[in-house]
Amino acid sequence: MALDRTDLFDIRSLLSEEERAVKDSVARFTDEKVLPIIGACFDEGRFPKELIPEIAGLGLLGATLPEEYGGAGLNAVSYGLICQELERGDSGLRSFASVQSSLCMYPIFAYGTEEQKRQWLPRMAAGEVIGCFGLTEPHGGSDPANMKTHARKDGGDWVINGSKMWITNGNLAHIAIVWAQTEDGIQGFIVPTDTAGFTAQEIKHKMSLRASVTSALYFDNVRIPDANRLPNVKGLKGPLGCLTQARYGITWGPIGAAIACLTEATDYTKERVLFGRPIAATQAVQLRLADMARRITLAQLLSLQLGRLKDAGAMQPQQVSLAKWNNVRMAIDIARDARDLLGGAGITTEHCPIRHALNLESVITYEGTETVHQLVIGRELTGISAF
Ligand code: TGC
Ligand code: FAD
Repeated sequence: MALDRTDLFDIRSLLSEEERAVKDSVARFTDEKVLPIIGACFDEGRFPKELIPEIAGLGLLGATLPEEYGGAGLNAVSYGLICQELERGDSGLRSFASVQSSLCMYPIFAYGTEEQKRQWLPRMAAGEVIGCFGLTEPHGGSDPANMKTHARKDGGDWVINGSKMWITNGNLAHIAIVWAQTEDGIQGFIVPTDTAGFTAQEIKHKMSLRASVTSALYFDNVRIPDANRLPNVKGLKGPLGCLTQARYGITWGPIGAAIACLTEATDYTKERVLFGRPIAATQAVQLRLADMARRITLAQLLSLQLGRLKDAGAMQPQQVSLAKWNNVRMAIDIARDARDLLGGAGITTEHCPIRHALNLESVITYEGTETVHQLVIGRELTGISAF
């Protein structure tokens, strides 16, 4: 019996009925709504925000949160499958969902008051309120402990000054989750983006994640009430705890991008006749396709086990680092190789590999660069921090 070439080890058989249903519904959305438009969106440098109501309607925003806050109460493996199927379409759509779910809804859920949760989460799940997450600053994102943005207490208010850089959804967002230094260490604040002194400026000329909004944020005496502070966490572990959630999803997303590239490279090389035979009939091409399938299969197993650990409450941040490093590296290598297998045709956005390869240049950098994750593993093995 022929194997499913996108699932050589029958990972599907390891999924529950609910997990399969989630995967299939997001896959349908990607096939019907994303793939027909995404090449043009990338060309135009446009995030397809017309898809937000449907993404929300499918329950993909805050999917793991309890239903009382508008979530779908799904498990971590289902969230991973959502990321995988969205990123099979484009990393920009997965980014949108990651930021909304893991970087904005999660901190309100995990660190916020009951009032904050009720005020924001249901409308965020419905896609009516969009969030962005401001941690990175212009002087160096890998070292967020060296944060300059600060919040000063002034009576019952906080006054925020500083800037953030490379912020996904920045110009789309109604609220920003902003991390700032205070006298008590780093704290998180919910900043409505219509507050006086807040400015978002879209970053243009990107060659990567072109179907995603990326912005710089500026805070000039932005005054917000203490009720907008996330009271239940202090210190770097606040934002790092959010990153662990998002990075977990990012271990799954690039599997989708890699599957899209392998599928297109396989189809193309079976059609492309050179020297009297399809290039897929040559050993060199088959070796390359086989290697892609091998690496995708390993990544699928890695993310599934990570998800099972997360659902059991046993996942460790170091495991997330290893999987983010492995799976993004796997996908970017495959996207570049698939691009080459398409020859000249591979350089246009008529075909997906170059779009995925360019997008993955961001994915390998954000949420901790590849080097940062390698150093996390190095520290785990040696007990020596080499940052
Ligand atoms: P260290 O000072 O040792 O630890 C500080 C505190 O944090 C705790 N912690 C974690 N907690 C949860 N999850 C993690 N992954 C954690 N890592 C550390 C730690 O236990 C400690 O707690 P406590 O109670 O003792 O205070 O920090 P470190 O040495 O571990 O961190 C160094 C380093 C380099 C790993 C960290 O700074 C880092 O990860 N840098 C990279 C920054 C980064 O990833 N930025 C991403 C910005 S957001 C983004 O890119 C969004 S893109 C979204 C999209 O479009 O999809
Ligand atoms: P740097 O930290 O300046 O790193 C530069 C180089 O130095 C890298 O190669 C890095 O690996 C290397 N390096 C760093 N430290 C060491 C070391 N100790 N040893 C050896 N090498 C080292 N941030 C947010 O807060 N919110 C967002 O929504 C968000 N979205 C993003 C969207 C996009 C499209 C992009 C590109 C970035 C986004 N980011 C976001 C920022 C992202 O997290 C940072 O770009 C990333 O953390 C790296 O920071 P940096 O760009 O300042 O690079």
